[in-house]
Amino acid sequence: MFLALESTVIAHGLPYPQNLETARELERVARAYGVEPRTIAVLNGEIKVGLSDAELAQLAQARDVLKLSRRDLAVAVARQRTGATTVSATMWLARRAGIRVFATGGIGGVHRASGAAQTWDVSADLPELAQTPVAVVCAGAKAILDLPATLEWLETHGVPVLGYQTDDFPAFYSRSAGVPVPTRVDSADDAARIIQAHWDLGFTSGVLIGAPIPHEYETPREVIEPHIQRALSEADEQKISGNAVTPFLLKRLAELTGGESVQTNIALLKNNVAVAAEIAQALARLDAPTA
Ligand code: PSU
Ligand code: MN
Repeated sequence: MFLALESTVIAHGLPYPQNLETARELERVARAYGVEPRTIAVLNGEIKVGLSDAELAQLAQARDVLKLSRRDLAVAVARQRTGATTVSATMWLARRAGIRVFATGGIGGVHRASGAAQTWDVSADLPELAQTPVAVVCAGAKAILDLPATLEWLETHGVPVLGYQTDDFPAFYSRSAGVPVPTRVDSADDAARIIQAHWDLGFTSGVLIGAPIPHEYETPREVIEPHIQRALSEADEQKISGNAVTPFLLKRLAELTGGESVQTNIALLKNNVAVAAEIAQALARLDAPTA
């Protein structure tokens, strides 16, 4: 049984060398929970569903790694480029490989309408969730995004959103931003039954599972929010746009928190892999009932 992992978090979400250590650690956690990790990326134009340790190291250190969402995959393949896959591209490639469950850190979403620019920015992760049948475990979405708008988008497009042992949609560094989740699940079996029922009904969309960061690693909202505000206004001032926005904000938050946000990010990634592995096993049990 396989679990998909993304690579944008390695190439663009965490600094070296913590990115490589984390990529390896996530694969270890998956195996410890009884599933085979498949980290997904594009290397020199070749789609890889599963990376060797040398390939992980290459991706963690290379300087010119593209950030690939769905729209960018063909370009990377045709031009034999190396790229890390976001949630959208990873979902697509996982689906192609027959993998049903995928663990990430945070998903992209609807960005806050920022300052004077009033940019309109909706991550390709959302339409991917609306059209690709993969269950995605995340720690919610960062409060750099507009969380209520993100959840509204998912409702409009028919994507079930489950809170894993929580009533609130998790806010990445924080367990809650006060935005309720439509459905709470308290076990991997409960989640798996809902995921299976969704697909048995004939829906072809994904399912989003939000697992809050464990209490002991949480950064309270009031601590992280001023840093988020500052990073957002700097992005505005420096006219950061397009797919550079999320990596810019992550990097600035790491600097503004003196590296604490990186430790938080790693903790929630490990937790998500553990939850996703349990859901993958619960789904497999539904395929092959023993009694
Ligand atoms: N959120 C995080 N860390 C990340 C990402 C999102 O907290 O590393 C990455 C994921 O790969 C996600 C992508 O799919 O950023 C979204 O990018 P954009 O906002 O440009 O759609
Ligand atoms: Mn975007």
